[in-house]
Amino acid sequence: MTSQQDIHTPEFLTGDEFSIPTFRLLKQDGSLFEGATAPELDRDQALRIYQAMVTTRVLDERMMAAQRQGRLSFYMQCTGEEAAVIGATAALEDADMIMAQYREQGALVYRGFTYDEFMNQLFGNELDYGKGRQMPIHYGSRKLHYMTISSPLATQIPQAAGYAYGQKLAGEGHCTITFFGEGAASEGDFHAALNMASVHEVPVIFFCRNNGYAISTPSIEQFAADGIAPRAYGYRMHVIRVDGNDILAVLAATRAARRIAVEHNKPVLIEAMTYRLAAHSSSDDPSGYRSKKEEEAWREKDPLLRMRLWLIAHEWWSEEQEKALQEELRREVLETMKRAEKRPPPPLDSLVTDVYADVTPALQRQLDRLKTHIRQYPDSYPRGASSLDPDVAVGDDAATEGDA
Ligand SMILES: Cc1ncc(C[n+]2csc(CCOP(=O)(O)OP(=O)(O)O)c2C)c(N)n1
Ligand SMILES: [Mg+2]
Repeated sequence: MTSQQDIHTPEFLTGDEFSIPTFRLLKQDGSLFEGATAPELDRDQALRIYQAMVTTRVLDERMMAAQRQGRLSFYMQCTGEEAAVIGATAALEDADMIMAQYREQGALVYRGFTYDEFMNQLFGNELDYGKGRQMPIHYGSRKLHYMTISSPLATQIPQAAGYAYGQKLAGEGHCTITFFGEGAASEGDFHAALNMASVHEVPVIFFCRNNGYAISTPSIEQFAADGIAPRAYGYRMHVIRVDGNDILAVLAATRAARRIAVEHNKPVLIEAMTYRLAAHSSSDDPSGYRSKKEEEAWREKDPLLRMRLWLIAHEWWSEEQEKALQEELRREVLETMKRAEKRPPPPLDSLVTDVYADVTPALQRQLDRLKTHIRQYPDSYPRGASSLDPDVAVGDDAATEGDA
């Protein structure tokens, strides 16, 4: 479909005629902007949202500290982006599908993923749903409709469009939300996904967390246009830009987006303006590419503080409750971590299962050789390797036989 309008002199358009406003409801002091109406939100859901935000913050602080202590190989924090992720999730039905990037652990917390489940994945122990095959933070939960994270950027975006197409065919009134960073939106997959969703009219919400950085690259060096939102025009898609640190605005915008998606089978793009307050990951040091002053300015816009002030103004929360919750969560996270660390890794044989219906002779041979090698060089394997497989007793005299 193209416009039928003719012109007879060469006039170019640049897109400058579009200006995209930012939807905001809540001021940093916890009061509403003049003319703003809070979305319908009862005490129970408000506290479920807020507690998920605090639970995520505490998890991130403790696990980052655990990484620094050498107990964990890698970690990524959601810090500063909790309102964007949890507000969007709270606007959905719990059976809607979530396809996330990697910084959206808050969505899992909101849906009830426990500290135990997080830790089992982070330590790759025998209870990890992924059987220790992925780096830390690659969570997934079939039960909670949360697709397992995969590292290659933007791959989840076309997958979400396809999954939502399936939901449309199933006709059960569900939609899919896919989260991604503004950096991932530079991938071709982003454009392919938006076009496909728009042409096929599928119930998908494309939720961009514009947090200012793609690792060390500031957004100003990533695109010349006004953020990600204008790209929706190219696909004739509904779009809204929202203050990503404003829990009420994110909730209201995503609820409205869900209605458009589910009731009209139309995709929606949401651009949430926020800031990655922590480092990109445990492998990154932001002091090399941004100032403390910039970080401080954003710390004052902390989404947790903003929601806490709103809750306190409603007399739904108090500083005492805050203190008690923080203490309880810190204790819980440490206890859970100790438990998860002690659990053995998945059985060694699981290295070759789930590839084919039956383990092929070639894979079986590789596994046998590995076991022989472990017997021969027990000191070169991590402690606990002996418990990887009941047949293998590290240090056993009989263990030197074999062909390795
Ligand atoms: C295809 C691909 N290219 C590069 C990377 C390396 N990489 C991992 S995260 C990242 C930055 C992504 O930034 P953004 O999408 O803005 O998300 P944020 O980390 O800010 O949440 C890059 C370049 C990758 N994982 N996959
Ligand atoms: Mg980013």
